[in-house]
Amino acid sequence: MTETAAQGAQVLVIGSGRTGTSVARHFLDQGSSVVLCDLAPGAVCEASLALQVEFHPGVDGVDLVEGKSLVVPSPGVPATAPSLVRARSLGIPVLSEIELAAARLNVPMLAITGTNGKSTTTELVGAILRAADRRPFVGGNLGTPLLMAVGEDVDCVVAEISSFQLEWVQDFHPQVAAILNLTKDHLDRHGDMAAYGDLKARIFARQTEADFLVVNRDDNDVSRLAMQAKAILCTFGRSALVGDGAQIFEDRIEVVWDSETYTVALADVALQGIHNEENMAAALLLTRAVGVPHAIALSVLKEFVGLPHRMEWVCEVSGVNFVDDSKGTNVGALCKSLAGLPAGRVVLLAGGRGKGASFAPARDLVAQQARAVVAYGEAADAIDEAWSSAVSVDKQSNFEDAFGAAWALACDGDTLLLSPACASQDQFANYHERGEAFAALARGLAM
Ligand code: UMA
Repeated sequence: MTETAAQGAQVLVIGSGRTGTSVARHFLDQGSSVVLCDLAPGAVCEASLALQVEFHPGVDGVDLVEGKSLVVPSPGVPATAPSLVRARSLGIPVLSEIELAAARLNVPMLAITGTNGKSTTTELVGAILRAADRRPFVGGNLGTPLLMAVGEDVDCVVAEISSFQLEWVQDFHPQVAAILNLTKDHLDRHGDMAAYGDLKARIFARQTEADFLVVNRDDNDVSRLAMQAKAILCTFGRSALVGDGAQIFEDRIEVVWDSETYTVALADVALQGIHNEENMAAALLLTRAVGVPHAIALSVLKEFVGLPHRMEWVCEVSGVNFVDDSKGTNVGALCKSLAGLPAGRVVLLAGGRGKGASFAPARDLVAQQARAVVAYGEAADAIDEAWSSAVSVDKQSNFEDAFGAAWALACDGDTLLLSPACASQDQFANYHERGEAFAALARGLAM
C-alpha cells in the first residue's frame, strides 16, 4: 500500500496491544480511518487513540472485515482466525506490522530470527553498532514494534523477528538476516516443524546476491533452509568452517572474513554458556557484514552481560545458586541452558503452559544434568510422563509451592534453575512477571 493509497484507506487493526496500538497510530497519522478490535472483552484502547479510532472490544473482527482496504493482525492473532480467513476470501490484503514498517524505513535492516537467542543477539548487535557510532533502532519482537522506528533519527534497524510476525509478509527484505537455530516451538500455532521452518525462511526470501545471511551451520534444519538463499552465506558453528564465517572452539571464537582471521578469547567475554557462544558468533558476523571493525565488537563483548531472565544469576542462599531462565519457554532453550551447568548439580523448576511440543527430547539431558525436577502448572503431567522414567519428578500445581519443593530438594553447591520450557500464561501475565516472582522468592530466602 503506497502512502497515497493509505490516505482515505479504511484499515482494520486486530489486537489492541503494543503492535495494534502502533499500527493504529501510524495509519491515523497518514490520514486513514482505523477500526480497532480486540478479542478480549476487557481490552482497552490507548487513551491517545480513543477519540480517533472506532474501537470494538470483545470481538474477533470477522464482522468488521468487509469494505476494508487492509487488515493488519497483531502477531498474537493466528492465521486461522475467522477474521483473517474472511479477509482472504474477500481478497482484502492482510499485512503484518513488520512489512508495513520495512516498507517505510529507508535504512539498512539487520533482522534476526531463530527459536532461541534472538533477544540476546539482537541486543548485542545493537550494543556493538552503538559502540561503532551508528544510530540503530533496536526492537521488533524484543518489545518495541518496528513502526516506532519510522521517522526516528536512526541509521539502521536491528530487528528481532518472530515466526508470528513473518506470517503476513510479502516484500520484507532485510539487508542482513540471521537464523540462529530451529527447535520445536509454537507448534500449537504452526502445526509442524516444516511449516515453522518455512515461516522462518521468509526472513531471507526477498534477499538478493548483495545481501548477507548468517546461519548456524550445525543446525540441520537451518542449513537445509539456507540452501534456498540467494544472499551471501556466512555460517557459524563448532564444526569446521569453510569460507567466511565463525568457528567456536573450547576457548575462543575465530572469525574469518575476507581472508583475515580475528579471535575472541572466551575468557575475555562477559556472556557465559554455550548458547551465548553461538549468539556472540552470530553477532560478530552480523556486525562484520555492515562493516563494524572487529576491535569495536570485541570491546562490547567484554562488557555485555546479557538480558534479564535469560540464565540470569539471582542470588546464593546456603550455597545454592538461584538462576532465572524464565525466558527459556521451549524445550530447545531448556537443553541449551542445562548443558552449560555442572552435571548432576541442578534442581530444575519447569512447567507452565505447554506449546504443543513434546518434552521427551530433553529427557536424557535432564536426567544427566538435574538430580531432581519439580514440574508445575498445566504442563506438570506431560513433563512427569516424559521424564520420570529417568529422573525424579515432583508435581505441584502452583508456582510458589513448586518453588518451595525445589528449595527443599536443593543442597549446598546446587543450582536451582527456573527454565520452564513452557509459556507462563497459565499463572502469570508473561515470562518477565514469572522471572520476577522467582527472584522475589529466592531473595526472600536470603532475608
Ligand atoms: N488478540 C486478538 N485476537 C486474537 C489474539 C489476540 O484480538 O486472535 C488480542 C489480545 O486480546 C491482546 C492483543 O491481541 O489484547 C495482543 O496482541 P499480541 O499478542 O500480538 O501482543 P502485542 O502486545 O502486540 O505484542 C506483540 C508480540 N506478541 C506476540 O507475538 C504474542 C510481542 O512479542 C512483541 O514484543 C510486540 O508485538 C512488539 O513487536 C512477545 C512474544 O511473546 C514478546 N512473542 C513470541 C515469542 O517471543 O515467543 C512470538
